[in-house]
Amino acid sequence: MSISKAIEKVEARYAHQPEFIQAVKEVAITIKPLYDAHPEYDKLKVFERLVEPDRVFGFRVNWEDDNGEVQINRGWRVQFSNALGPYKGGLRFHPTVNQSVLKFLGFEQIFKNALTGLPIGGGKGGSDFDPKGKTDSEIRRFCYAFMRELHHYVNKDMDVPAGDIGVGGREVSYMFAMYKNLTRESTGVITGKGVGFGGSLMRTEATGYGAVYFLQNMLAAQNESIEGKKVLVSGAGNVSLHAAEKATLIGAIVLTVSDSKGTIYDAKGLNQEKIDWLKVQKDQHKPLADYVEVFGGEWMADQKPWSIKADIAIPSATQNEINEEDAKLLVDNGVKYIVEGANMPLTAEAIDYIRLHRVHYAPGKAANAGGVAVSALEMSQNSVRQYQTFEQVDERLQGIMKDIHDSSAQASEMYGQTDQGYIDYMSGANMVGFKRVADALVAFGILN
Ligand code: NDP
Ligand code: 2IT
Repeated sequence: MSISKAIEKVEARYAHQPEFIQAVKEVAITIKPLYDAHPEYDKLKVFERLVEPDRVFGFRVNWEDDNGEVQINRGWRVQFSNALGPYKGGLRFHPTVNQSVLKFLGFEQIFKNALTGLPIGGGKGGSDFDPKGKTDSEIRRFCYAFMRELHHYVNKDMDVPAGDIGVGGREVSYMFAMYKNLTRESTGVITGKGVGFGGSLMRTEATGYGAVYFLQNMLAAQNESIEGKKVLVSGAGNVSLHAAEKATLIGAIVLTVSDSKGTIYDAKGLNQEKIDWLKVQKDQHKPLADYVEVFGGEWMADQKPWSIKADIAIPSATQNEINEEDAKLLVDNGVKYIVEGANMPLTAEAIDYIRLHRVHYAPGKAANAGGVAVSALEMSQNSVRQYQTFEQVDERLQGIMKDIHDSSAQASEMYGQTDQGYIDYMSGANMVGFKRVADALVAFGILN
């Protein structure tokens, strides 16, 4: 069976890339019923092909800090699969970035992007540059230097990056400016641009809002509503604050947000004023802990949010932020729904534990696909050189999240994974995403 051979090969060849192995194994285990039903996948070694990126570019980035000292970072772009469209996926700037992290993100991105139903392939990139403590001019010089290298590998019809951890509107603008400067082209080569120079309305909100739309569909499938439900959100970045915002707007009580320093626990729940304050605080790189002086609540230094009683958790910070111990805490504290705003926030052991305890679980590929979906809408707006309104994009986003929910639930049912109303979204989403890519590869023969 070529799936197990593929895992063995990946484990031997990439023993030093644990995050990548983790992401590959999750997909491998869950697509088995689909793979068994399609002998052509095995014959053409579709899975073995998909675990090896089309190509990985690595480069050095020299830049000058405010003291005139030369700094040197590493940068990469992983072009994983363009079976369904141009390589598409974000750029992450964080000191933990390495090839293992970017390959896990790029691998997941292939299937996430396929789930959106839009014509986009999968890719990811970034740098081990640490934006923390850097001045605006240092960020600008780094972004320019990074794009001076990256521009060789990206193009609006071939590979279209966007943001991720450490890369938001400011960084995208600097990189876009350098791309325009070098190529003299004004195209949609990167998404998440400022509204007014090619960016789509709602891209900023899309990932967090989309995750909450997915959650609404999950709740509806269990005849429940979000009204009055207590929610734990981790992270205090783009995804977290917009997930918290949408959840609050539709009647949930969001008790926490967090960052690498600790957790804010506000038993009264967030409101728009508090969320707006948090957005400004994070934009200005000021401490989250200041919150308690302004709004009250508790600052839990060096702690994650998972020890608090709640109904729903939306982990939205980073990979493997919920381990088995955390998963036990969540189950003990009554959490019945986990929706992944981040990419791979649960370890494999945590996933096993929460599934065993029948916690309804939406994997990141499905739940956080709203961001890349609106990126794809930004690409199409750029191609026709027109803008859509906030309401138009929001309506598309809601439709896309519902489609991802429904198709994943249907696949779970069809392949015998739904158990007395407990929908296996992880298997369903992996099978739907994988099938779309695999069918394209079969149609192409042995190219791609
Ligand atoms: P941001 O940079 O805006 O925010 C990241 C947040 O997570 C910050 O609060 C940060 O805290 C916290 N965080 C990051 N790393 C760690 C860590 N190692 N330990 C504890 N806290 C950490 O990133 P995004 O909101 O864009 O991304 C968050 C997650 O969502 C990532 O997994 C990303 O891949 C995923 N995602 C993002 C999408 C997007 O459109 N932006 C789309 C789909 C998924 P601190 O400031 O202290 O570092
Ligand atoms: O993980 C992700 O889906 C993203 N960081 C967004 C990718 C994109 O191209 O918008």
